[in-house]
Amino acid sequence: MLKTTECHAQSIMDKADILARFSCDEGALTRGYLTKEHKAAHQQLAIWMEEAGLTTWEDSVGNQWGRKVASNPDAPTVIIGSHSDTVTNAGKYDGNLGILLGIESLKQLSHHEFPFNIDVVAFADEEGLRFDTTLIGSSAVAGQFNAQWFDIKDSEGITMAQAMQDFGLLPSKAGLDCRDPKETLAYLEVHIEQGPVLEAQDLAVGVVTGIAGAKRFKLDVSGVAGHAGTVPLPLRHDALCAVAEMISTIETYAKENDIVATVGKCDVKKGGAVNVIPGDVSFTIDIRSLEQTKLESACEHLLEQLESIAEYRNVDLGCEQIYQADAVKCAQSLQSLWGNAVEVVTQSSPYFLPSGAGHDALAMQHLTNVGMLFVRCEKGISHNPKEAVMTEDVQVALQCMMEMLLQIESNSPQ
Ligand code: HGY
Ligand code: MN
Ligand code: MN
Repeated sequence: MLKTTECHAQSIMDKADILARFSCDEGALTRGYLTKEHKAAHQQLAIWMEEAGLTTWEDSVGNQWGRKVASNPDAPTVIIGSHSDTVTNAGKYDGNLGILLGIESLKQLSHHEFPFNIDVVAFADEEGLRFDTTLIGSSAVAGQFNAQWFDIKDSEGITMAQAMQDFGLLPSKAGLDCRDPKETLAYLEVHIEQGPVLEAQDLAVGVVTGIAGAKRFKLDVSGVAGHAGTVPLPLRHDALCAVAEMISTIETYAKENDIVATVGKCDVKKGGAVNVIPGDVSFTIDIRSLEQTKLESACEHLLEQLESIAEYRNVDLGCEQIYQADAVKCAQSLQSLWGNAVEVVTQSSPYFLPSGAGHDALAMQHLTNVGMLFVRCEKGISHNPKEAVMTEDVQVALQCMMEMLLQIESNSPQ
């Protein structure tokens, strides 16, 4: 087994600190797709990829690639990846840890000749912070780029197509360089767990069994704006009170049906005013389940309940599905190889767990087998600047990634 030392893990932690500086928010980490922060972060990643001996390039949608070329360059490819974009006021390990760990593992294996190419990719958009859809980078790689995304506008009214041009990309080429399933052996992703399970089990790493499916909706509720002092309650069509009832209905439904549902954004149109009955309110819902059938029926029942609330409150309800990703099972073969790698590195049996969070593997499943490894994170906190991992856990995960590549090699046809 190839040994890594804590200094290799420490160099990943140091790089995560440097990467976190590329942010549009002073004193917080926020990095959206096709922004100058995206460009600067990927330029930095390209430098680290080249220092690791990788051949680098940017693809048609702004993902950053590094390749450890096989002795036979026409050999198939194992892809290691995760995302470099963030949510608002993010932690510095969500996504970025997996990219840096991939680069470091290839740096440590630079003298080892594999019978396959190994790519590390920084997907430029997984969170969907800037444009209301997500997994853009990995969808493009997996041949799932959706040309309808070009017209989505960001909060300043800039379309994705325009943002691509401003970034130096040609929208007409977007997704044309997607990968061929026949030339792709597997997709591997190391990611922080973003939950409390590994910490509760006192484990550094865990093998991911599957990823919850998700659907996201944008809803618009239109009532009648009015004077806060003169309109009696029974005569009101208060859009915000309707939304308040809808939100508590969503929460109750999720509790009673063992799914997760979140209203992450809620805006009174034009900001509202203290003495005006809100006439127009928009909000979002993110609904997830590890079981696809449960997710589908939850969406159907919930939207029916929201419709009836709108009806008896005499407001209009508009609903648009803005995202959906089917639940995915991680390939059994890769789960077992990750399990072997964990056993070799930790000398203890591997722990298997599902992912409630979405990941680029949701998109990459359309291209190839996917396998993920989770790293313990403090109190399971994520999407929060308090996100934290321990260097010794990163070292275990780094060792597991290197071992995993050797496992794939010894299990691939010679
Ligand atoms: O929303 C998610 O699950 C992921 O962090 N994008
Ligand atoms: Mn995230
Ligand atoms: Mn993530």
